[in-house]
Amino acid sequence: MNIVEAKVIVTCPDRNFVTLKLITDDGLTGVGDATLNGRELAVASYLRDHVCPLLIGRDASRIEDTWQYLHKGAYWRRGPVTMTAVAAVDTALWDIKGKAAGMPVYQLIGGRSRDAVTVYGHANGATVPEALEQVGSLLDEGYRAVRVQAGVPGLEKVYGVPAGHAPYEPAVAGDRPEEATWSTAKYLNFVPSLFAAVRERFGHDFHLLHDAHHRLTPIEAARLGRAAEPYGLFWLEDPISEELQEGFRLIRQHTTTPIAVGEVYNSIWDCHQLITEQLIDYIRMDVVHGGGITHLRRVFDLADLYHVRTGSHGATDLSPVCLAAALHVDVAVPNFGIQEYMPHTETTNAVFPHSYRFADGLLYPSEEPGLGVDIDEEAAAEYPYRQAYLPVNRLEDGSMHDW
Ligand code: GCO
Ligand code: MG
Repeated sequence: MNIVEAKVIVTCPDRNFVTLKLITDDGLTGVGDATLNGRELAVASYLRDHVCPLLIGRDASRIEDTWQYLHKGAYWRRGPVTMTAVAAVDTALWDIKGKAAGMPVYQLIGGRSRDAVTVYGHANGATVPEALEQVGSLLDEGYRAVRVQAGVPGLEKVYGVPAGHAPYEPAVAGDRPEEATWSTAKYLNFVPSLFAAVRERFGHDFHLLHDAHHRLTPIEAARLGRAAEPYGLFWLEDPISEELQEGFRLIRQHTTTPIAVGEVYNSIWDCHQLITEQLIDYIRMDVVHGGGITHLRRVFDLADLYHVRTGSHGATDLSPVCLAAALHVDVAVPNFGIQEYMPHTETTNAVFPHSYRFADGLLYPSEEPGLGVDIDEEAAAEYPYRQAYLPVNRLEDGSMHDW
């Protein structure tokens, strides 16, 4: 079962995606998501120029060895570009192994630990009444968990809140990032009232989540965590920038609001201290940015030892290939917490035919051999790459701040 072809496919069906497709000499194919939002072509080149040539002739069944070969063999280890490229190879190899075995991938990694995957949906309103309306619609659709974000009075653009009623999509096409202005004081004065309004209208019988998107200092995050305690958040996500793991100790000393972190992490070494010191409650690493199924399982196993549960990132910049893979991991690991779910557009779904399905607040992984997702290369070719950047954020005095 040797690899005979490795293709990198860049397409923009409403947004940019990079996909690796591997083909073996016995005609099996496997796909892996390689999308790094706003820096897509760096991963495409890493794969095309440096990794694909090494894959030709390799035994596709040697998943762990290939992971180690690309990780150790690069010498320059870790980092989002490298780990996203390695993830794409790893994911495609698991897809091939599943097809060769005639089994869905979750069967190869331990089998089901649960019937289905609980997901959280997104309620994003320019105002509190708009956010409440969206929480209501998601609950009506059967969601059991909702992340709520709303415009902050006095700030023009805020993370998570789309212009108009479009689904939220932070990467904006163009040759420069959009700029937004941020005030932590305005946000902290406002956001507890959003949680209060949600609980007052809809009660406590569903999980409520919120993303602070890396913008606070530890003591500000501690203040928000405390203020949120009466509203019983399922989690407060990314309260501070993620580089300094010991920075989370301060938050922990002050609040019982659960903390979720990890969408920008790409290796176990980014979060081992957070996990072993029990400074977080949910680890949000995902298949595409976390080194693939092989490495993500290693992270999740470490997390399990320390009572940390999973809560993988699942925004629309992670392609249906990544979501399909995530669901196999989610349904198998013992310490699953929750999965983020933002439905892709119809155009994206048409380029990536898949057989996972959503019903009643739950996602069900594919039962087909492999991952149960593919890329329609002809359809993909109709949507050429468009330059797009994630926004940047400045404080009101013009200083660069975390976005
Ligand atoms: C989330 C994330 C996303 C990221 C996006 C960046 O919680 O879903 O914060 O909204 O900002 O995935 O590409
Ligand atoms: Mg987030």
